[in-house]
Amino acid sequence: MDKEVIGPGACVLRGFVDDPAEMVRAIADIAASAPFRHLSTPSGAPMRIAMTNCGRVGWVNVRSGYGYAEVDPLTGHSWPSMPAIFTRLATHAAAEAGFADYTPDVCLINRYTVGSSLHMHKDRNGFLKDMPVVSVSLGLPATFRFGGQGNGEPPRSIPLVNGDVVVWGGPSRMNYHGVLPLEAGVHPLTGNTRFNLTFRAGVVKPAPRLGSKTG
Ligand code: MD3
Ligand code: FE
Repeated sequence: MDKEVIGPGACVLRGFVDDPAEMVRAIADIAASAPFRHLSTPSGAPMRIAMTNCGRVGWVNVRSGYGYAEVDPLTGHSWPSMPAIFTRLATHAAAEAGFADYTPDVCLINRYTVGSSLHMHKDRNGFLKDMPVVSVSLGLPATFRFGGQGNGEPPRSIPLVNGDVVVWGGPSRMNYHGVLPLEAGVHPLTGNTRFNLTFRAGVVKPAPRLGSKTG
């Protein structure tokens, strides 16, 4: 297995997904019941990334702010359950990176099209800090930016392509990170699109009830 260590507790597993097409089909199934939606930034502008979720809770933004909710505010239903192939992949990748007994609770699915980017940020949320985040790249390539714990450290660029998996554990879990604007392209599996799956485990507090309205 090709394993590149990129920081304390963090590594890239190149080409770890053995059937990316199966993963993309599972995303389409999820999106059929929990559609992709564009969240808005704190300024109110819509993000160019569209997202949806599967698993126990989902990342949403409603008038009261951002958080995890058990009910999809768009449909009023709970999120689609985590497909077995997702759980298996995340558990297997975490084990490969040295984290045993990892069972993801939630999978955030981000959909990037040309120009979609994710500004540098730190994840602050209700998940256990000792549980790694597992991320899976599908479709078009992207450049991931991996910074340090403070805002001062210059971020490193990490190219990610279809089938790559990154496990972010240990102290790296609290590092700044982002994604550069997606470049135009066509991928045989996803066309003009990149999907990123982000698995998280260990819901600390009950998911917030954020009401029923988006935006
Ligand atoms: C690195 N998602 O969901 S991959 C996020 O491509 C997020 O959709 C990105 O940043 C995406 O918060 C990046 C996942 C990821 C998640 C948490 C991290 C990478 C991380 C925490 C520390 C370092
Ligand atoms: Fe993040």
